[in-house]
Amino acid sequence: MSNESPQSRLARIRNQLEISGQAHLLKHWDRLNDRQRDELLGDIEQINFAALKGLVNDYVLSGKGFRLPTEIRPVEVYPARPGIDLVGKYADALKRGVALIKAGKVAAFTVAGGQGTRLGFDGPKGAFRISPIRQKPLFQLFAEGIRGSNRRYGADVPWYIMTSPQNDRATREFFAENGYFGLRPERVRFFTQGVMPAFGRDGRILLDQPHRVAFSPDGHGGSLLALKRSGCLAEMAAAGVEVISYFQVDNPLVSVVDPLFLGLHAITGSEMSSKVIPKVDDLERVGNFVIGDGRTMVVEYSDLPEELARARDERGNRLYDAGSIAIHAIDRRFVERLTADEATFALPWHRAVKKVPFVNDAGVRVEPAEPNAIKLEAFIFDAIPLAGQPLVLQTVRSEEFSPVKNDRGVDSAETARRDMVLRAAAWLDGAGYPVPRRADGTPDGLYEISPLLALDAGHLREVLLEPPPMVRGGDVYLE
Ligand code: UD2
Repeated sequence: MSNESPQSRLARIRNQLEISGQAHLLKHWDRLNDRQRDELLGDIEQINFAALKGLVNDYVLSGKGFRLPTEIRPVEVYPARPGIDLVGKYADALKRGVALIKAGKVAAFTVAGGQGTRLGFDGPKGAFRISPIRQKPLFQLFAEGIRGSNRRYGADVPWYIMTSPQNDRATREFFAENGYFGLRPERVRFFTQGVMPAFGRDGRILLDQPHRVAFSPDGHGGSLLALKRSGCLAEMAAAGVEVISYFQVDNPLVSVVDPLFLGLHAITGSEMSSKVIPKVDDLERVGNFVIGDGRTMVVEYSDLPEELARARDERGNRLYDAGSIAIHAIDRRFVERLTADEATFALPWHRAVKKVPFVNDAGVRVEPAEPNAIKLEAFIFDAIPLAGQPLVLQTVRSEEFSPVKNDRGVDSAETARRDMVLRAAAWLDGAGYPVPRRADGTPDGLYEISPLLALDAGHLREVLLEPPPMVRGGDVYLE
């Protein structure tokens, strides 16, 4: 379209809008200056008109959205600790995982495009300072995890970070200001995810300003297409990357490249694997792994009917207990296969009714008091039913999961810091250096272990050759 005249561009877009019932987007055209007109047309051109009608009918007007499978049963998981039958397999997997990492066949991948509204932090969530003593931001902990893995496995793991149009610049600046946390800048690759317009309940796309469409990030499920469109997928292929180690920006305990998990993924021929933990309670706000109509899938907490969430087996154990911690191993070739035809690939959309400020037909910006808009997001775990041999590995919560979501209470900075201290103390105990504890058993003092020193308890045991200075109530930072 590059040699299209401004008039024919406008005519083409106007026509498209009329056909799809969105002509109101040009309502304020006459009031706009040239720059604003150009911005508005640019926004409109980002909308996938081919899919729009179906989308509005299915997800906005009818609100049909998620459909629970007819037949649903618990998923089989690989245990966190192998029984006698699996010891050999886990040993092979570990070896294979280390070999993959060493050979440059694994890329770390962080989805960091979310808006982090619940945390109330103004900035990219990865910039949020979380570690208990040094106050390291989340991004620094992941960077140190990569550097620690590089050192331990003799590797040079590349790191892909998905941002959103809203936080891309701030994220890149944050890395530049902090010297990429010791990584070589060329090993850190940022790319931006796609967006979706917000809809009014009548199916009309909302304007955020007279010349701007109200867009928001299209969900972490958008990462698959974004990997392709950004050229990252092709770069991975050229560099020989085979497995993508996917994790969210909000979990300071994540193991950024876990050889056992990646190795199990590889030796079982899985195209997409996931880590789960037993839930703390029936209604914990994590996705639930199930077999639905014969396929491994995740049913988001908000979609699982309460009687299923509370169901028990004959021994009284929770039937649906495999909670998703949003850590996946994804084959690069699987992503290539799914996104081969960019125009037709789409994961199902999930709808959320939210408060979205908008400009009305009279040109007045309205701050709604009640939820007024439908936002659509795709979820990465909806790719699992499309994957061959999806593997699910159980892991230990205290070792790998303590997300920072809220500004207080559950899943907050406070609980994540507490869990970082508890894990560090447990590793020290395990290495033969018991930490001083209070009467209630909690560590007396703060403990923080950099991933640059040790990546897990066994690793700490190997590398910590003399007792760290520990006094009651004192802080111990180890690097
Ligand atoms: C997610 C999972 C939930 C559970 C939990 C574990 C979903 C829908 N739910 O819950 O099942 O596993 O995590 O912590 O995934 N993001 C983007 N772009 C977007 C939206 C999100 O990059 O457009 C990133 C975001 O930056 C974060 C991650 O995805 O790293 C999770 O997003 P969330 O906070 O919306 O997910 P949450 O807490 O509802």
